Amino acid sequence: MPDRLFPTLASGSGKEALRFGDTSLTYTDLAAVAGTLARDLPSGRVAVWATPTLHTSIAVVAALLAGVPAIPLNPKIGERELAHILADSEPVLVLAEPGADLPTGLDGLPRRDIPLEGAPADLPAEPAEEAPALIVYTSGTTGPPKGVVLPRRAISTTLDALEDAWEWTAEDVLVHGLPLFHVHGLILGILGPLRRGGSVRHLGRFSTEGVARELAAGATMMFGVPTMYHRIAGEVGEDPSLAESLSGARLLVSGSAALPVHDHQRITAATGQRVIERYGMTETLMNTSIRADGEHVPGTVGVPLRGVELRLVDEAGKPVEEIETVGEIQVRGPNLFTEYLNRPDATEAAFDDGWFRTGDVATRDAAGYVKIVGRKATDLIKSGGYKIGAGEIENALMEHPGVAEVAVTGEPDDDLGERIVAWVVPDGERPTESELADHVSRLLSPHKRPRVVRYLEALPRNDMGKVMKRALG
Ligand code: MCA
Ligand code: AMP
Repeated sequence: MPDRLFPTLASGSGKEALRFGDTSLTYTDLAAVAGTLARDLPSGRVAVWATPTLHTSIAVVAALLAGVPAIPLNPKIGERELAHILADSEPVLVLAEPGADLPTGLDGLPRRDIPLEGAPADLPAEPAEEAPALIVYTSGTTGPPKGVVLPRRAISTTLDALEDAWEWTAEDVLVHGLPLFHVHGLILGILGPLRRGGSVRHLGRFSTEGVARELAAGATMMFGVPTMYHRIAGEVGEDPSLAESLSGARLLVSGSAALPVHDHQRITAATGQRVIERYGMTETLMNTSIRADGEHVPGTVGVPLRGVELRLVDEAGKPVEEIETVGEIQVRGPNLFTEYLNRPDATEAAFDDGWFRTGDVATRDAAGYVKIVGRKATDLIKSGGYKIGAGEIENALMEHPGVAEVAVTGEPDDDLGERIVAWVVPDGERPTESELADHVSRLLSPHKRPRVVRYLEALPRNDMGKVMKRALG
């Protein structure tokens, strides 16, 4: 029988596993409720209405126990994006917390309420390591998001490599306020503590006060995206209680985008703590990290995790051996995804002779520390830690009657890392900035909305008629 993803669930324990606000579950409670739901799940994929709640965590654990692939859905998802994900992944039902107001796009699917209590019973046997566990949708440069099929093997491998790198144990209590429909918040932030037999306290919604409160009350680790650390860095110098609670943490980890050195410095100056950066991707889960016992080199994402092979490749496709020389990061290892759902073409294009092309451009120093210096695609934007494709937003904006032409770019933003800018040639009367933001929020997702709209009479184009995005700005 394959190893269990969550050994402590099977063995039972009265220790707190999950806490969201005032509600919490012990391992024994979680085994009972998730086991009950698991026994009741049909075969076939299930969609999970992934609010930041205990319900979502229970639903995902139940699906994993049952061996049924789960598709976490952003609860703020727009109608176009939702329709695409449903058509592509064909779930047989949607799991949602009782009373949740689901969009009409889900009307065609049977709905099952996620319970908070269940009857204790033996947990079902778990499926093979290669069985698909989760399908997480991620944006590319063009077209709608692709479903990344993650096998159980990738999840267990990445979480165990982080145990090694971060000395992560059952004694750790994690605090975070990340969304539960992406790898960071869900796999690292919920499944991570459960695999270790530790605990997680989710804030429901990120706030510096919530982080300070939980760290002061026994939490040992925090996970966040750079926007969250930037907000902490902005307050910690003037807030002694925030500084004190952060000082007491065992480990502060940042990922999903680069944490600016200035934010590292402000946090270190106020707390004595060095924030650990790790580098991952939906398709690869985690690739590198600064190690808890290793040298902290700010501005780098550390060294490859156990089991991960990493190489840099130059423009000609040749591996870069020299230090401090740029190349695309390519990775290989048991942390990788299986495929893009229904997209054999995209899956094939993503690999170079068995190595996954990340699209991230980096250098390495003599000690092997990886420093990310850029990205191959200019049409990918990282805003608040979310990856967003410019083409997807352009397509949505072109559907607005007031838009004749549009180009979308990312520009530096202190808080979000990058902000989405829409360059719009109006068709007739000029649509307002908030009209266009609402339009994108409604079709796609609020985090994909333009934060700034700039109006032009024409887009700069080259002789071939292609928009010259570098000439914008
Ligand atoms: C605003 N809102 C709107 C509109 N404008 N809703 C509808 N229409 C509009 N026009 C709502 C939003 O839904 C939201 O609601 C609230 O107003 C504020 O939204 P927003 O401005 O987006 O929030 P923010 O302040 O910019 O958020 C910052 C954030 C967020 C909290 C840091 O960006 C975030 O949670 N980022 C995490 C991303 C992440 O997990 N990435 C991991 C993927 P409400 O307030 O109710 O929410 S990367 C990954 O997984 C890889 C593997 C890795 O390496 O980690
Ligand atoms: P996603 O596709 O949403 O999983 O985002 C993955 C991308 O986030 C990577 O390809 C990187 O560009 C970026 N990323 C993740 N972690 C880091 C980090 N610590 N520093 C810089 N970029 C990062």
